[in-house]
Amino acid sequence: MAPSASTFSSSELWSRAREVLPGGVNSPVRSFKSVGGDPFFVDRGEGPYLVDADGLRYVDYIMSWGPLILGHAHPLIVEAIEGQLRRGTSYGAPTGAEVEMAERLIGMVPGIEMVRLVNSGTEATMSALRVARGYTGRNRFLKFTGCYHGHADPFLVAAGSGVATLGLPNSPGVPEEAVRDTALLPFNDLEAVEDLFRDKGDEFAAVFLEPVMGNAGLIAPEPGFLEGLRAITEKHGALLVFDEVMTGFRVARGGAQERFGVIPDLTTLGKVIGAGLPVGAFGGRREVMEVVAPSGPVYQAGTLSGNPLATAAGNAQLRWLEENDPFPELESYGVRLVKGMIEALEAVGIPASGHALGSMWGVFFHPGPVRSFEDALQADTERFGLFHREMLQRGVFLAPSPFEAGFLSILHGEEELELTLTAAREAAEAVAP
Ligand code: KE4
Repeated sequence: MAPSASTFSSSELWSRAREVLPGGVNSPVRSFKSVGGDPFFVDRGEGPYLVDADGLRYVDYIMSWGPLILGHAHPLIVEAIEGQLRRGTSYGAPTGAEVEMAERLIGMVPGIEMVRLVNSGTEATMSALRVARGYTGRNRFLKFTGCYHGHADPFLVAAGSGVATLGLPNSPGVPEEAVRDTALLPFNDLEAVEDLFRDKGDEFAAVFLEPVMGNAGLIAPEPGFLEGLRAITEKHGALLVFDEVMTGFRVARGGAQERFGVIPDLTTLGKVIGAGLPVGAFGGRREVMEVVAPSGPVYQAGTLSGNPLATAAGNAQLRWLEENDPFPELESYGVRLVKGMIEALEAVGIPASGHALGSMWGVFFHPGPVRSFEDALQADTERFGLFHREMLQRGVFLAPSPFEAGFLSILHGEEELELTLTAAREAAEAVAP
């Protein structure tokens, strides 16, 4: 167990942070803005737990938003990073570890025949979009409301007029022309995609989606949806792009494409493949990926891409996943967790629904079914915020937003489940209508 490194309390750090960081954080969701209250500051992670600057311990269901499927500070990861550290932190020249990671991703993800490593999910998705546009010679692409693909301009789009025809920026600083070619439709609405592509299909470079939505709560594809998108994109010469930054190595070892048996032309990855260090990747069919510089004309680059520390950590975690299949056990924990949470909520008259897929899970304060972001928006988000705070006070750290998914690690066990469901019953009582 690492000693405490904190000399300041969370509240001291929080008041200092707000002076020097926009909103006090380096990523908005960490600010607790959508659930209320002040964020705690982390001192250290221990397996399935976080310990904050005041020494308080929480069962962690965020796991750094996905990367830590082996839990915090797993010895395999620590040893891999330590082993590389004294050999240097970055070279700007090729290393064997990058080749090993690429071969591993190709071996584990059905749709990847060639891959490029980058430093984040955002870099992976913005690069994949450029490749799709460069390969097809088309500019328009379709995304789905509630799917988050990082913060590159083309993806920061709200529903424009006519929804599917005109994207409008949903952030200042994103010029209209940056999102003019972004079409937007509700997730799981295959008929709407068919209607759009019927006479506009040959204008589209890609259909881009999270095959399982994890940024609107957890929303699964309905039977036939992914298969339908595969057929439509094939028919119209558009690329099918699965953003598996979150679902990769999370809903199954080979991601959603393995679980649902639909193979995209391009896949983006992140999170788990870096084991908490900055690694993203985009890959797919060889003939598509060969347009990427320097083998082809589509430019993409990065000083720290394939960084030796990050690939050391990522290879250690991927090697473990190659040799072990934790997903059945992870999913059974998730199923029990979701069932217990829903029972606790419904026992006090709070309608709830949700499910678990592999090592991801989600509960909506909504009677269900939730099949799109539009449905998710009907959830009782205010009561969720109160529940989040009650759970935090009982040592359980849920995602500080109703529109996020939960994540598990192999180290979440009976003790953590019992603690979580006891807290859920008490928290539900505390926020009951
Ligand atoms: P990053 O640039 O944050 O590494 O990845 C962007 C991204 C791309 N695609 C999907 C499907 C993603 O879920 C993400 C990032 N996920 C969020 C969690 N909702 C990261 C958390 C944060 O923004 O702090």
